[in-house]
Amino acid sequence: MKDAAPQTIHLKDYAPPAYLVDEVQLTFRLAPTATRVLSRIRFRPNPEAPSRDFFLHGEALTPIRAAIDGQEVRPEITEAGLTCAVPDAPFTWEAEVEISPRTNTALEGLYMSRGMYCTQCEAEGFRKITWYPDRPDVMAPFTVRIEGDAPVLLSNGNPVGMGEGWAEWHDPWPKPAYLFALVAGDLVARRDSFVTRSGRTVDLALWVRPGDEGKCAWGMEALKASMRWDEDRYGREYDLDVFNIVAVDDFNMGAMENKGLNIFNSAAVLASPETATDANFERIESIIAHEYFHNWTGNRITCRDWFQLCLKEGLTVFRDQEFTSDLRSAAVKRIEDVRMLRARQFPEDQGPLAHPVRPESYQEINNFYTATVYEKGAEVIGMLKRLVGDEGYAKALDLYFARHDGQACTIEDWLTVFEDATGRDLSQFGLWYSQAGTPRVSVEEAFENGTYTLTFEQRTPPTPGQEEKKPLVIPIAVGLLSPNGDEVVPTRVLEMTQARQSFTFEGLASKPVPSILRDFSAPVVLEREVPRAERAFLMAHDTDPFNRWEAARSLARESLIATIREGAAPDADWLDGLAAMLRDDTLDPAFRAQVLALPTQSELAQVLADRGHTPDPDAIHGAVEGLRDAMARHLADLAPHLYESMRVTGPYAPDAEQSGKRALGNAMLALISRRDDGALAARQYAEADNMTLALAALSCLLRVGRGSAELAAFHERWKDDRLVMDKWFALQVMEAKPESAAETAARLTEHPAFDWKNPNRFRAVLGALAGHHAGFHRADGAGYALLADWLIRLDPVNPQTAARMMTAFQTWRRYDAGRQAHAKAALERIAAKPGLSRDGAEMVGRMLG
Ligand code: 0A1
Ligand code: ZN
Repeated sequence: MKDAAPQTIHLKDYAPPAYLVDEVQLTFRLAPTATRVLSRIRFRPNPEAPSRDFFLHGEALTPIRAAIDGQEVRPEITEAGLTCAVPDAPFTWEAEVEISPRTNTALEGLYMSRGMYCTQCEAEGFRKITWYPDRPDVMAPFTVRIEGDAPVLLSNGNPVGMGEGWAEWHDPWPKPAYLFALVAGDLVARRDSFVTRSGRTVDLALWVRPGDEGKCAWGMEALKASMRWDEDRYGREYDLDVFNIVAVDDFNMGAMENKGLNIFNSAAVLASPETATDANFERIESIIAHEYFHNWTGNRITCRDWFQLCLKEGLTVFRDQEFTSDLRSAAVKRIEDVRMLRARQFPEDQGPLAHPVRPESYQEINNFYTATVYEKGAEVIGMLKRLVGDEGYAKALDLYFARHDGQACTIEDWLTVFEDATGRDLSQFGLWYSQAGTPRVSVEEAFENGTYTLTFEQRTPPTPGQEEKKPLVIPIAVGLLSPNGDEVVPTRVLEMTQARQSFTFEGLASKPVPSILRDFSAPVVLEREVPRAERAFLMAHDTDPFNRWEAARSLARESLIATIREGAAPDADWLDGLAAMLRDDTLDPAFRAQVLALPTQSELAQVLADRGHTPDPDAIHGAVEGLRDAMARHLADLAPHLYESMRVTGPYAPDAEQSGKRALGNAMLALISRRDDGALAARQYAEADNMTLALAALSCLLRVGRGSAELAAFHERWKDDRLVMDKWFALQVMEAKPESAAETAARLTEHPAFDWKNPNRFRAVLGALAGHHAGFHRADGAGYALLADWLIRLDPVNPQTAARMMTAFQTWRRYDAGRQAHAKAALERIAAKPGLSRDGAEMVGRMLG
């Protein structure tokens, strides 16, 4: 377990490493509780370092021996690592340590997952494997020998030899230790190959447990599509002879981009039509792409230190978003990404955990793998691209790869590349990396003598440790429509750089209707009181699909707020507009399904809080249910026809077209179920030959208080499939009534299959509770108390996953005094836990302020 004494690391304290590494040789003698790790490392003094202090990280290692240039040494060992007197010249360090993978429940370093050895070294897991300068600016080629009785022994790079009980790997590309990986186990491979554009053949393999072979086809297709896309769109070719992916059941995150040996949470790679939903397939496709794209943005060019995490993550998320847009629908993808940003990043940026895209300090780096670093980091790159244009972006990226290949870089390096490639001054733009918080942009309009003026004002509220905010560069994409619906001014990107700024459009015949922040051109909150009629007009006519969706969404939001605040009836204009859009066969079904999705309950709570009202989770829940009932009534004639017309014939494919149809069909089923007591859902469940249809039907049944027979049958059929059972657990919590969600979750934690040390299973039950807005924020505090109990239990076993789930409490100050008292008590109970991990202590500390 980690030392809980808080020690804060600051970006401003960065100093180059005292010693660099020219070569690493590792030998692993695998044994579950006594693995021996032998290291031979060639060090050389770094001429650019300010000091000659030799320090190697190392945690929870049992020392066996150490030597320098063949002479035994006795280093001084602490909980964090070792120091030793070394020559002021190149030397060879040799060490042997013992570690215990089987008892490593934190899933960081070398650990075991159901009999299989695997590693997770990002961010600082390598120091639990052997002594090393475990920092990303130390890059070296690795040679690895694995000895063990498992039939499959894998590491990074290319295979150089193997025999009975051993294998040797060599990775020629210098890399930081966080990209090291090792896997050993009884695995089977789905194999394929890829010919790069220069004609080299790469052997591809996806390694899984025997029995999972039938769930590999999609991941392999996604990998090949990613490899081709990175060549076509970014000119990036793969650089090893092999590319291996391994599926692991116990994994803290989604996946990891280790050089040549990506390790995946099995939920993020395994799929078959019977066991995975369309959404799972799309997510797998994008995670495979994400990890593959890291080969250039992350591995070949890495981060100088962990403060620069967004350099690889923001860019790689942006690239995987582009990939999905190219393969599927760009409009639908943009809507999905913005929904996710608003659901996950906005609450972070507006609460006690707010931090800049490039943080300036941390106690535990694992706590900074956040939506801000990843998703807002990607938005920042999207804005940069909008500002410099497609050509400028392509030129800058070419320069980035040419100039920095093989280096460990900073955000300054990144921005300098853009300045050099495009001649722009990006000093003000750089504030997006250092200033936390979601900017609010308000708008005024004026029309006189054919000139239309838009005046914007920006303001970023204070965030922890940052009271004063400066004006940012905000690209605001605007188009103008004439009152008859024609586009009179096509999309233009206005560059806002001041606190208040006006832009004019001349030569207009009449006052136009503005469509502002098209394609969500910046991660801001637009504060503009728009008349209902204008929103309805944009919902019907906007030529920008994102803003068309946004207009519909904002009407639904305002209707819900009016119900919550004044008990108003649902907005009839919105319902009419919705029916019109649903009837419009020229619109992509996936897009129509997005229009039907209501704002989340947490989002509504935030809107109410922003407007100075205390959100009542029960009232919000009631309003959403009421609106769904109204939709079901209003669309009662249309829904059955649309449901029928969305039927897919022919073999299942998780592509954009089929999944769009199933999404819209399932949305109709949800409305129909409110009026037929689940009869159609029961039929769909009985006839379903894929998980997308089955799960949606089961969810409709549970929602109308039926489905217990189906739930039991589902369990019977899938009890041996862990990934499907995660769905079985999660669905019951998600579909529980607010007053029984906590009890449902508590009951499920008693189930014999509730393996709480498995992060996926823990998240299936307790993550689902945290995501059930009215159930988690229950007035009597039962939701908070249950989650706190489990986080306290998980923290010593797996601090990283526990700390990540503590973010469920980040919005606690939004609610009424009673709820706040319960949430605060829960957080204080966690904080008071003796021996609380550094991860957990930092999180609760920040949330309690
Ligand atoms: N770099 C991986 C995700 C990842 C991050 C941190 C981890 O442990 C602290 C593990 C994985 C990615 O972006 O996919
Ligand atoms: Zn990543």
